[in-house]
Amino acid sequence: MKEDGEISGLSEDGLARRALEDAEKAGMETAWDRLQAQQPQCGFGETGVCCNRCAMGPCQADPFEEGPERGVCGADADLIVARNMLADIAAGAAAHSDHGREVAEIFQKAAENGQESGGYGITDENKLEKVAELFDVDGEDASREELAGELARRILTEFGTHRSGLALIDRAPAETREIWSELGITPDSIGGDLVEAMHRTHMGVGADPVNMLLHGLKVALGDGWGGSMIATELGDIMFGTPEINQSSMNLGVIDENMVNIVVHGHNSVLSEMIVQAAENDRLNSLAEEKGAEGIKVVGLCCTGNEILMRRGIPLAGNMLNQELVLATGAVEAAVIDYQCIFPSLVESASCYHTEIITTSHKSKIPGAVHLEFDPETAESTAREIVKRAVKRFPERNSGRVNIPGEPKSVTAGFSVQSITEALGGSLTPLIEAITAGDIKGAAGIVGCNNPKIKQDKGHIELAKNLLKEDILLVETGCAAVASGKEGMLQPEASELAGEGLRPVLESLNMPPVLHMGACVDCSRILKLAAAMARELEVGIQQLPLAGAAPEWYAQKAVAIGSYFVASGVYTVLGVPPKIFGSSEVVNLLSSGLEEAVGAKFAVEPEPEAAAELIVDHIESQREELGI
Ligand code: SF4
Ligand code: MSK
Repeated sequence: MKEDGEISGLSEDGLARRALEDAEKAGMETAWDRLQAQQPQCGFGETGVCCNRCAMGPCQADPFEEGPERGVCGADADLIVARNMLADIAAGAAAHSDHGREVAEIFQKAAENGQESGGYGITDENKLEKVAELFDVDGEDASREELAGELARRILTEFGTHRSGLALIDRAPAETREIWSELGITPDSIGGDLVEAMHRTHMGVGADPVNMLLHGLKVALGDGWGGSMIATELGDIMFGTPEINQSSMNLGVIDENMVNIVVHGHNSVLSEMIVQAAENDRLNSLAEEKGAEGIKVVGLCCTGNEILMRRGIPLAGNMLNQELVLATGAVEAAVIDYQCIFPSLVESASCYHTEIITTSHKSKIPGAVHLEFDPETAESTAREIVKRAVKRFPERNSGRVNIPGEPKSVTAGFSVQSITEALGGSLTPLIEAITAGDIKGAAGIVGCNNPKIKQDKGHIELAKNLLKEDILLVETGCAAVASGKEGMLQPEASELAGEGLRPVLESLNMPPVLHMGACVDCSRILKLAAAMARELEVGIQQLPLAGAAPEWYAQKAVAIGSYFVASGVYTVLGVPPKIFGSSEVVNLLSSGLEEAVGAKFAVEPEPEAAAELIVDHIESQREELGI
């Protein structure tokens, strides 16, 4: 059992703390317990100098010169660290891009078969036309379905091994693309660059850490301006581009009187259908027969962010809430797709009546029920899932049910399109407010929870410190959820902003933190940055912008941070990356890159100090721009 006061140090989220107490009582182990059990964590691993790539190893190159300086093959610390980082970027980019490819495949089926294909169709025709134009698909004389079909074919070739570049790269301003071209890091194939990355991480494929990391930037750019952006754009075309909406957030969205279904992961294609199935009259009547008032679907993590953005579905929490939502004792089914799902979730659920349902062949968990997602049968699979959840309702142990508080209301749905509409049809008012100095600049706070940091504290404190300095915030992923739980996604939270930013927000009735979506939707932040750069006729690296990932844990976050920096956005990490065993890699990422791409990484775990770094950076960017 945790000692008194220990729980309060684990999370900034008050409802999570209450649920943690319930989890303890039920004997449920959480990520915080497992982190504790791992102490002390390996110093070689922490500094990135551990290599386990081949059977001559595992090896460590000791950065402090007390042990061997090279692995068996002769790799030194610089090479081992750089190679590990390239592998991390590749894994993160592959996760986003494989997700994007799956969306593209479903989009292709929807184009070919129309609404008969499991209920998927085209919602945003306008975006279909715009994206088709970027992919050079001639829409004249083509039906909507023909246009979509040809677009899907063009998109899918980019995931293969063709080497003719990525169409959406053209969204980046010319000044930024020139830098990529000079450095040789313009992505030319999502799949090809990823395969090459894995090839380069094999033993004996070069020994130059800089060459290794430059390929990492190329792969990361292929994620941000390729795989992730495709996932975002095709999701918008099929399910609708997000519009500003009202919803609610935190563990309090679980409703004691309803059959609760939590959808968790990253790819919302099945969850979209589950939301529809939960509205089915027959299933709702069945829920009433079982003693519930109805059926409620709530989101978690980024699948949750996607359906919040597009449909205003309430969201139960971020990554470290995934076990705690089960501790409400009122979740009938947790439906998972992939990424950021604890492998121990079935074990956690065994303390309650909750059924864990896996839906992707890529992401099975022993002990879970597996109902494979297939786009052609998605509607019926979704109905089956909802029915299973309804039938589970009578198995609830009412003595274990404890919803730890009331939900917070949130305003979400900030796509580039909805931001532009809110500003009256163009980004000019935003640019004018930045030029006039009312808004000093903007920062993208993104990324995860990590139990090494008090849950949400890194996000919230950084956000509050930046807002009072008149820096507008755009957020995605678990960072945006942290802000939502703290009440910072409400227009009323504009009182947190400084004297320049506050009136701008009040005149637009906008919250000070704009929720732009899931982690793949960091591509929306790139698109916004590119649009701002074009308006000011400069490169992204010249804008008064910054990025931050205060609580990151995932390889996907390494890829996101890398494409932010490679795109010209100074980025501050709150959790140290595993690079400190190599002075060459540290120097490259924290200063050398600035000369190459006009941006660099910084590491600062203390939110107040991180805010100072960002404010200083934004002020110096303003000075250089002469604004
Ligand atoms: Fe050791 Fe080299 Fe094999 Fe890595 S690749 S495990 S450093 S021998
Ligand atoms: S869910 S990648 S913990 S943001 Fe996208 Fe959150 Fe990070 Fe997963």
